[in-house]
Formats: sequence, structure tokens, C-alpha cells
Amino acid sequence: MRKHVTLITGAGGEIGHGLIERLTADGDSAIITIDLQPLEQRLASRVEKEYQGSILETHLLERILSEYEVERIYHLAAILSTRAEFTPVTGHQVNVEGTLKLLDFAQAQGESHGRAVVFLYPSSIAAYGLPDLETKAAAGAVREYEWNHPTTMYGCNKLYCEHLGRYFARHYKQLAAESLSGKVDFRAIRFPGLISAVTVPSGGTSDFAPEMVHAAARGESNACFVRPDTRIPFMVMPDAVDALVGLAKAESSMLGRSVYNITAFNPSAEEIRSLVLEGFPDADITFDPDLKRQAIVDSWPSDVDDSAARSDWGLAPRYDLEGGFADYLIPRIRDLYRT
Ligand code: AKB
Repeated sequence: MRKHVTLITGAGGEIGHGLIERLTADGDSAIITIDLQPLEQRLASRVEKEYQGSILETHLLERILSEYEVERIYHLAAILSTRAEFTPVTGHQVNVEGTLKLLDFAQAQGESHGRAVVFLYPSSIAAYGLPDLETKAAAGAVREYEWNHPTTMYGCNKLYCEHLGRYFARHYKQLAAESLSGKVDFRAIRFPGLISAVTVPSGGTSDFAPEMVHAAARGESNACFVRPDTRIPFMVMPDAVDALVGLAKAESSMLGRSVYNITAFNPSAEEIRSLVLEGFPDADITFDPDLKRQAIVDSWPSDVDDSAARSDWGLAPRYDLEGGFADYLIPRIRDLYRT
């Protein structure tokens, strides 16, 4: 008999860290992972099995199919927005072809064990693209179906994969004699920028915020790569993990859509700097905008409307802006770098 498990791809990344800790703290140790790099020992010891390799390796996914019944997939592996602009074809391979492989794997799993595989997909505010700052200011909190004109390879990849997921869930092989759809229960969250007290992101464009606070805690100076007035939505990592787990557990009958905005607060970069200075009064934070990365952040909305997530599956972030810094980020980051 194949064991029932949850699969996490990109498990060693920022969200993967928090997710493995959260799921195993809840008593769920039937977790298998895929990542290019070995997991940190403290995470590896919490999971059932760790596969080191690429999501693009067909034989790896076939091996998992033969060994496990996968009930749920958190497909976290991705190349983020800044990095994908330097290698857009590789970005597309990992972000789109990789996701297609995972969706196909979920379909094969569902057909093999007969139950729908819940497929959690972290999409992003990068799926939006606003043409200029005037439009961004006038748009305010955008709804899921508005301004879907991403300017980055990563944003295009995320938007397209949301559609691929919906296709697998509802229309897969619609001309076949017998319906094969319904084996993938696809659920996506459009994440805002995320700030973790435990890990420092790399390769993203919302990284200016976590970079500021981690540099301050390490006693290093930081030249923020966006203007002080730059504003996009953010959330701290524990709330992002809670949201993923909350959406995974929601009754499918409650879900009116397959893609949900979520957010917790939307400070300007200057407001983030002020909060970092409250926690680390000696921090040396200046602004030195990189005009090209600035343009990417300027194309993302200043806020998103997450009312559908709140009403359909009970999104309720624990941390607002002040609480996120005072009760989570500052004390936890201080502990992280305490020597
Ligand atoms: C990035 O900056 O690429 C990501 C994102 C906003 O999805 N953090």
C-alpha cells in the first residue's frame, strides 16, 4: 500500500520553512519534499522523505507516484520576479513547465487513487500590471479580475499558471468520452510581498522590505532600492502560512473562485523604514532607487481587495503593520542574529 502524504515543492524556500514547521507542529508529519538543495537538518528531521532534485525531472515525479498517494500539493518552487528578468527562458521553464508537470502529476495521482488532489498554488501581486503611478493611485485596492497585465516574466508565468490550474480542475480533456476532470482541486493565493523573521528572500522585487529589517538587525547599512513613497501590500510569514493552510482546509463548496487576493497591510517604504528604526534605532537605512526594479514595483498595485478570501474561507491575518513589526519581526529577528 502506498502511504498517504502531502507533497511540498521548493520546500527549502521561504514559505516552505514556515509551512513545514506549521504542518508538523499541527501533527502532520506525512510530508514529502522536493528541492534542488538539501533541506536544513531541523526541517529534514520533521518530514517523511526528502527528494533532492528538480521539479522538471519526470523520473522523480514518477518515482513519487509509484511510492506514495499524494493527497495535497503545495507547489512552492519558483524563480522570482527579479531573477526571472535575467533568465526569462529558465524562469518560464521552472515557473510554467514545472507547474504544468506538477499539475499533470496531480491529475495522475487523482486518477490513480480516485480522490481529488488539493493543489495549493502561490500566485502573486506580480500577476497585476498597472501602467503608471496615476493609474495605480486611482485603482486603490484591486480585485482579482482587474489589471491582469503583468510586465514581468514571473508575473506572466503566475497569471498563466492560474489559468492552467483552473483548466485542470474544471475542463481537463473536455472532449474525452469519459470526463477526467475533477481530479485536481486547484486553489491559488495571490500573495503580497512577504516578510519573514527567519529567512531572507533572494531574487524577488518585494525584497526591499525584508532586506531593510534583516540588515538593521545585523548592524549592516542598507540602501533601499525603491523610492520612499513606494507602496505595495505586505504580510508577515506566519500569516502567509496560516492563509495557505486555511485555504487548503476549506470546504470546496465554500470556494467561489480558484484565485484569491490576500493582504495584511500596505505601508510605504518610508513607513517600513520608520518601523525598523523603532526596533533598531542605530540602523543606517538610505534610499538609492534602482529605476528598473522600481518600475516593476510601481506596476504592482498599492493595495488588493481580499474580501472574497475573507468571506469564502475566513482569511483573518493576525498581524497588522505595527503588530507585525513590534510583536513578530523585531523580537524574532533580534533573536536570530543574537550572538
Ligand atoms: C517577488 O518579489 O518576486 C515576490 C512576489 C511579490 O511574488 N516576492
